[in-house]
Amino acid sequence: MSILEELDKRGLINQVTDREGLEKHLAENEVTLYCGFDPTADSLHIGHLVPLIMLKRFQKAGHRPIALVGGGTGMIGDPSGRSTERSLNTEEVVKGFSDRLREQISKILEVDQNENAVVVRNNYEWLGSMTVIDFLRDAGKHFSVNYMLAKESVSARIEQGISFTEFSYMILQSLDFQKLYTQENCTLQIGGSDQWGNITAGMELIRRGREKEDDEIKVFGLTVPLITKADGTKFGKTAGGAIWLDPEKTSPYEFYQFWINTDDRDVMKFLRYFTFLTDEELTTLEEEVEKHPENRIAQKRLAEEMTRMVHNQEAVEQAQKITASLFSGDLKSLSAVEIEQGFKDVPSFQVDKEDILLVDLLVNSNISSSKRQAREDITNGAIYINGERQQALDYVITEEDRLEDKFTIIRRGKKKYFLIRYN
Ligand code: 545
Repeated sequence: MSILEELDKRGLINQVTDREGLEKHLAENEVTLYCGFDPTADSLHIGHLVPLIMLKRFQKAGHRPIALVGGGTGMIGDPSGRSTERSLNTEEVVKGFSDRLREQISKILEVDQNENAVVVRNNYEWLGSMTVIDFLRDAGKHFSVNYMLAKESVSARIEQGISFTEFSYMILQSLDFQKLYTQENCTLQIGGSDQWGNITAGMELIRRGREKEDDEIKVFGLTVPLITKADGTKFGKTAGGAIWLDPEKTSPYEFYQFWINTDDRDVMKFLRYFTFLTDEELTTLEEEVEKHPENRIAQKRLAEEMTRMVHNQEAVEQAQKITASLFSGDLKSLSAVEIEQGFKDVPSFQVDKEDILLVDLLVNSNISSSKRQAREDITNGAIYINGERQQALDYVITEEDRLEDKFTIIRRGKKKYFLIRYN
């Protein structure tokens, strides 16, 4: 099966500029392709993963991907898919974000000294030193304002307004494609569906820059689809915000949980989009979803594959351990780091390391609304300390109840958790 057929089968192709031509081009050549990522934040989130993984798919098929960090374009701001003008970041901030993105991209693509390593470039290399005269003469002259106004990224902003800065963005991205075409023989640009206009603008610039009218130039564009969910809500967003790839912003446990919570109606699609599982593996999992949805085998596999890809095997095991402990209520085996991850979103209360009557602790930390309520909760058997029920009204919390000398986990009722942290 050709790479395009494989991508088609996975539902990963939204648009291609010349399907037949690209099919032939890929069959006959080791093709250099690229995808760009602008440093508009200090981390990628899961919305950026499909095109990133796509680079890897092409690499596995014997082609040569380049991940481009937009150190130059990130100074300007892509209007594509946005209804309002961006606020500009300082050069320092953009440089900082660029470094972090490069690191993150390298880690996920496992860029190393290998022969067929994924190359990471930064367009600040050529855009940063370009003069305004060169820009307007060499690039601007090839773009008619009419053509630019017709692009969705611009036309969608006419009413709201768009600065000349963002209006010009497509020319910069086009210069990149042209640069990589001449320097690296890069003939394919990929991106999300919001990038179609910028990708085709670049192809146009490359065609206009050719030496002679009849020089044959083969460049292509391909976009991946926008990820939709069966329930109609936006993919990748939770109540807590975006799911980041940076473990400092989204812990590996939260990351794992995000995928575990995938709807049965979406899980097969996500496995096809995000993982490298084979057809046979996918078919087996699909049967599981149909026959035993309650086992959530497919969700578990998805969470494992994604956590391993973005973090590592250790993170998978840690996430599984936290999940199992929370499920069984056996919390004593958790390390401090695991407790931090597993209880990040539960209410927490800071106290001194002093013995305290359980009743008082429940009231002070707002777990029970009054002393009377606290006593009732205890005698009813609703209070658990580190997973163990405690029904003695005179129970005193001591250092024995401190996990790793740092935390006491209190549960009230079936699943309301509270974290006591010691100073
Ligand atoms: C810059 C120079 C080029 C080619 C491309 C670019 C970037 C492009 C763009 N892409 C998006 C992006 O998001 C921020 C990521 C880091 C926080 O804006 N003009 O940079 C997204 N992209 C991946 C997909 C996308 C797109 O990185 O293409 O569709 C999201 O899935 O929005 O020469």
